[in-house]
Amino acid sequence: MFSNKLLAIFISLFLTHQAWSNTMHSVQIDLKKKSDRDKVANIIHLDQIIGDKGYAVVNEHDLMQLKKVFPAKILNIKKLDFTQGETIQTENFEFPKGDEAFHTYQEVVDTLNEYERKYPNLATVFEFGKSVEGRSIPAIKITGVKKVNKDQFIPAILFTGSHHAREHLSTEIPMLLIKHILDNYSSTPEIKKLIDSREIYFVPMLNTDGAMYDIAGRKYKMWRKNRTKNDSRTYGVDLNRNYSFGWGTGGSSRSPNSDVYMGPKPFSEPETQAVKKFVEDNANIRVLLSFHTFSELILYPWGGKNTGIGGEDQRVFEKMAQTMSGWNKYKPMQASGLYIASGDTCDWAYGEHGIYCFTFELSPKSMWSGGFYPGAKIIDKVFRANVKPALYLIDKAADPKGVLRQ
Ligand code: 0X9
Ligand code: ZN
Repeated sequence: MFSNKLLAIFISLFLTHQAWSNTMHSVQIDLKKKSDRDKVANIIHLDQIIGDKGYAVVNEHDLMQLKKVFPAKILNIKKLDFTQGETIQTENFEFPKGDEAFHTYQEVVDTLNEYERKYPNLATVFEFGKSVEGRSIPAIKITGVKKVNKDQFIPAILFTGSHHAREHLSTEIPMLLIKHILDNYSSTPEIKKLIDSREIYFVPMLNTDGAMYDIAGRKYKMWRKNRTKNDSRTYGVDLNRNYSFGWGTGGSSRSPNSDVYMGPKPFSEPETQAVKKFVEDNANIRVLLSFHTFSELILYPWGGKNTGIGGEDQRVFEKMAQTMSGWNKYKPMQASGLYIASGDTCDWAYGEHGIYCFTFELSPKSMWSGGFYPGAKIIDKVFRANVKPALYLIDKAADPKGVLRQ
């Protein structure tokens, strides 16, 4: 009796300890068939696909699952120097040495407030929602439109960054876009015209908690999800699997420990709820660009199924993606061409609201040129590559289908 109790204590101590430390591994997987890619996407996040090989950084749980389901297909496993665990409480979040140019949560807040002070007639900072840990998710609205009546229709666009914690570059590009359009309003007629006729919304860091957890202690952790406490041992929902359209129909996991955990129900998370509410409250949003990293891709729906959306809209997406690809040289493709993933932002935005929604997988192109942590030196180059695509989307928000007549 006594020893059983002791055993139970040991087991629970062991399990608790497991939660505090989670060593990451890089795996290489043989994925000759597209159907294999889609199957693997139910378990792990495939960071990169080249030819018939998939590459991923996985936590211990996902690695175990993968070994169970695809033992013969794993070509290589390597232990990495990333350790994840409990939320680290710190007042001072700072990026690791050399990467200080990236914005912390507080720096995003301070910088947006500074823009509002500098450009009071064009910029308004507002709270987009609250994160799991209670952070106020910062957003900024940029417009020069003075509405003559409140029902006047003004075409709008929404830019989001950092759905995924470790994709810090996806916060920097919207931050630089905000600065670019505000600083150039007076000197560049093209930008003035856009700001004076559109509502342009930016949420540069949606997953505030995850992004800060990823840099806590000035050490990157390869964290992807938000910081919901799922149960006693696991954290996080993959926000890009938590939207309602086609939720849980493939390319996401029901296991709370998985990096592609879909959450207990659609829109279970305050961060995705904030996007839902905002889009529902602002029916003038016609275009959405969700910044992610990495691979240099322009993705459009569907992501949750292998069939195309078809019809006229298919051609609208293709034409827009192709045009933008001419500037940033990213590869345009249907999102599911990569792997199936249900519950992502764009399937919901288009499927539910008819919004022309793109996912940009920013630079670098591969994990060998930096993957999720490419260093601050690439920020400016990536920004310059994406200015024209961003301005183009702001312009097209007035009449997306118009691209077919050009
Ligand atoms: O898996 C994702 O959520 C996105 N890639 S990332 O490396 N940034 O995590 C891609 C989402 C696009 N949708 C599909 N591939 N279906
Ligand atoms: Zn991402």
